[in-house]
Amino acid sequence: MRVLVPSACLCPVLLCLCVLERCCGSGHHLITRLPGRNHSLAHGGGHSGGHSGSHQKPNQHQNQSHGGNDTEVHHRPKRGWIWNQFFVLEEHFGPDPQYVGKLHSNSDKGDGSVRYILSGEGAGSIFIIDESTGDIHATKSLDRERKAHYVLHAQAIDRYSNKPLEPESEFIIKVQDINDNAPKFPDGPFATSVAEMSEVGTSVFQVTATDADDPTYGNSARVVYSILQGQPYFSVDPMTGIIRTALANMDREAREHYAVVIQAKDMAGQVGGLSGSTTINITLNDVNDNPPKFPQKNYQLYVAESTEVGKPVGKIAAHDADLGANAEIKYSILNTEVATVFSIGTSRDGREGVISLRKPLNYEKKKTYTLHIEGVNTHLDPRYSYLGPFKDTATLKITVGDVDEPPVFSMDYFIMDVYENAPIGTEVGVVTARDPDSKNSRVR
Ligand SMILES: [Ca+2]
Ligand SMILES: [Ca+2]
Ligand SMILES: [Ca+2]
Ligand SMILES: [Ca+2]
Repeated sequence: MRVLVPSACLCPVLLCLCVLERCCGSGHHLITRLPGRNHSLAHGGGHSGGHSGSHQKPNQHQNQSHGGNDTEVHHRPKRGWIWNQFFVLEEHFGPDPQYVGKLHSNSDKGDGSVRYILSGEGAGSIFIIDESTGDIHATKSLDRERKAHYVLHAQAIDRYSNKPLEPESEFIIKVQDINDNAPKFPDGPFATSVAEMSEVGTSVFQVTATDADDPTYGNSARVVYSILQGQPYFSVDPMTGIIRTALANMDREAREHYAVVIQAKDMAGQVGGLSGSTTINITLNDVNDNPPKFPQKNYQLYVAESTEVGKPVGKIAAHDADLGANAEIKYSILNTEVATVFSIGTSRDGREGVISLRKPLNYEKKKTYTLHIEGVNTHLDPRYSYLGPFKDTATLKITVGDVDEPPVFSMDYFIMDVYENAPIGTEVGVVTARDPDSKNSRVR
């Protein structure tokens, strides 16, 4: 009994599949043609029920031996069944059933007395056999990704006596992969982050595509990554899928969010491969790369002489483009003589300087104070010190308001901005107050 595979088939792999013939009885001879496909068929030997794997070695191409010359033949039992493995191409949609192979018994003289019987997985439904010729066809399109191989049993019996002519044999029909599955990113889209100003080549994220095709054969599942969107900021390693920064000095304050699109293409990235893509939303994390800056150099503040000691009289704020701790500022008054009259602390959010009175004011004694205020970032990052200094100064001119009978101001304090080089007499703001003593009398 032998199992023959198609001599002509669409699939080049099948063209060179093995035809293994073994004669029983006296004068054994073995003709073995092993597949050009470069793998051993040794794993099929287990199905032969006692056949040694020796005749599966690839170096036995076209080995023809006669009689006692072929020692390995003598190892084998005289039973005529042989193992084999058929291949059938998946997703075959031809007009005719796909030819799989042929069973043949050496007892078959071609007179129609031998009946071939197929049983096992898919026998009679997917795989049909011509009882007289032993030809096996696949009647349905198969999907390797659903089921990669079928285990079947072959029998050859005498049509008239129903007696077996060969021992029953098990064989396998393997479904041959085609590239019919595109790579996928089952878990995407993704969200991740990387520090702004990171060095070029900093690893950000790794994507991994899956491909349902056969990873052990051909390039159907060999995936190569490329970047479709996100250049020149990011790059992807074609083999590992690791996404890295590709541009120096990426600045969160200029742009915070990037949508990077990565493509995975099978067939090792070659033309004709199938592809899938995913999006990685990358956020730049803040670092302290922006010094605090007062929007103006000069400020003015009006404080009534009646203001209580310890009370806040005004606020001043330097601008810092960073976030959170990177924008926290400690304020101080640089000129020490004024620092005995006023103090400056930092607001709860760490951003504003709150000016308070330390000593009572007296309009008759001193009508103005000039405060040199410095704002310094509290959390410095030495990597970005070259972008500094991380501090700034501004001048605050405080005008003391004369109070005879203390009117009540509508607010505790007023802060007014005045531009540098503003001409003297420029109105810097309007202070509203009402006099509690006289009805609607104007406050001067
Ligand atoms: Ca594929
Ligand atoms: Ca496939
Ligand atoms: Ca900062
Ligand atoms: Ca920043």
